[in-house]
Amino acid sequence: MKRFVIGGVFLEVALLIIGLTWIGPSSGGHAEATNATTAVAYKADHANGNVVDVSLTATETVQEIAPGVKYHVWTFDGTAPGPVIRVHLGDTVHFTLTNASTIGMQHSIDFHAAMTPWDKNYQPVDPGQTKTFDWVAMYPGVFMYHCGTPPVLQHIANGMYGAIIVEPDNLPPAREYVLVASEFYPGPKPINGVYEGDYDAMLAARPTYVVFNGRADLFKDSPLVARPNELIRLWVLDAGPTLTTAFHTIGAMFDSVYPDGNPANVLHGVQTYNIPPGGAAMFELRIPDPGLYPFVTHSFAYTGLGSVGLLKIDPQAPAAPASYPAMGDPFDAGVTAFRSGATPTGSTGGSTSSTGSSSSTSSGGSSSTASCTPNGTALHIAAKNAAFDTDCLAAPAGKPFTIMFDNQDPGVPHNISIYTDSSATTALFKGELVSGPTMTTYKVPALKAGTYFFRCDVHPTTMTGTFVVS
Ligand SMILES: [Cu+2]
Repeated sequence: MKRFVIGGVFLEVALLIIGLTWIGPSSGGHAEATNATTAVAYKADHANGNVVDVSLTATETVQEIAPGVKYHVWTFDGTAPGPVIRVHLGDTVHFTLTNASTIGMQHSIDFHAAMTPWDKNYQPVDPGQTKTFDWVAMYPGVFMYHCGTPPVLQHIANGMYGAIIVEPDNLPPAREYVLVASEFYPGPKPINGVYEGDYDAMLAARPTYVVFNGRADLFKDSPLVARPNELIRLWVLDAGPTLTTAFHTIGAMFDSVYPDGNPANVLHGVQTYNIPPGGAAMFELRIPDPGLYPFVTHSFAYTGLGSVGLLKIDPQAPAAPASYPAMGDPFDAGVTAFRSGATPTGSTGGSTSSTGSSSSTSSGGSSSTASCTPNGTALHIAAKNAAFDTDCLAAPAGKPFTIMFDNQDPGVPHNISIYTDSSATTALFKGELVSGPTMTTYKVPALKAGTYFFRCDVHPTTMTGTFVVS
C-alpha cells in the first residue's frame, strides 16, 4: 500500500480488489470483498493482438467408454471429449477445422466462447475439406465447443464436444482440472464388438452411461490428486447432450463458484451447483483433511451410470504443474499436453496440412528414417503417457510380421495402424484398440516396399511415426 505512485494508483487499487474477490474468505479479507462488486472486469475491452493457432480434426474412431465397452465415437482429434483448449482473454483464435471423416459424414464447429456468424462459420464441412476463421476471446471462463451438424443431438451424443478455457488476467495459481460431463447412448448389442449410438435412446434421454471425460468412472479408477489446503480449481463443463449436471463434492464445500467461469460471477459456500447442457462453471475449494472426496452429479438416477470421480487429498501428492498446456489431454483432465508440438502461439503442428499433403512424414514425425531399417519380423513398440517410444518402425518387404504392442497407460485406449501416408485415408493395417496396461501382439500381413505412416487412431496427431518397409 505504501507503494502508491502517480500513474500506478489505479492499477494497485484494481489488483487489490481483484485479489480479495478472487481468493475470498481464505485471504482473510472477506468483509471487504463483499463491497468489491464492480472491480472485476467481466469481459476484455479489446483484442490483445496475440494470435493463437488452434486446429481440430473431425474423425470417427473406437473408444472404450466403460470397462470392456467399445463405442464408435465421433470426435475432434480422435477422443471424446476432444482436447482441452486454453487461450488467454483477448487472444485471437485462428481456427482450422479439418473434416477427416472415415464414414463420409459432414461435421462442423460451434465455439460457445466466440461471437461469429453461424451462417458463415458454423456450417457443415464436407469430408476432406477444411474451414478456417478467426475469432476473439472476449469473455473469460470455460466454454463448450461442439459439432453443430444436424442432427446435433446425434453428433454431440456420439462424442463431438470439448472444453475451451479463456484464462482471465491475474488468475491466481491453483491446481486445476477440467471435467467434461456427458452421456453415452449405446444400442442394445455391439456390431463386431463395437456399439453404435442409439438415436431413439438419445431422443428419449435414456443414457446407459453418464460420465466425466469420456469414460464411466474414469477418475474413480485414477483419482485426481491435491494437497491439503491447496487451492483447487475445477473447470466443469456439461456437454450433454441433454442432462443437467448437479455438481457436488462429497465431504467438501465449494468456497467459490463462478458460473461459466467468469470472475465477475461469484457465489460462495455452495454445496451443489447445477450446470445446464451447453453450460459450465468454475469451482474453487480447499480441503484441509487428507482423504477421499467423491465428486458426482447429485441427480442420483444418473450417478451410478458412471459419473463418480474421486479427489484424493494427499500430503504426498506431487506438486501441481506450474502451468497448463495449450492443448490438454482430456483423459487426464487437461493436465498434460495432448499434442506434443502445441504452443500458445504459432503453428500447432501437422494437422493443418493434411489435405493433399505430399510428404509422408509431415504430421509430427521427425525425420529419423536413417536409423530405421528392418531388423527381423518381430517389431516392438510401447505407448506411455500418450506417446510412442519410437517415431520409426521398419519391417522387411513381402513378409508377414508381428508388432508387440505394450500399452503402459492405465485405462487409456491406444492402438497402432499403418496408412499409406499421413492423410491416413488408406489403411494397410488397423490394430485393435487396447486399454493399458496391456501387452498384445498384432499380426500384420506382408506389405510391399514403401515408406508409410503409422499412428494411434485414438491420438492421431500426437502418436505418429514413419513406417519403412524395405
Ligand atoms: Cu459432427
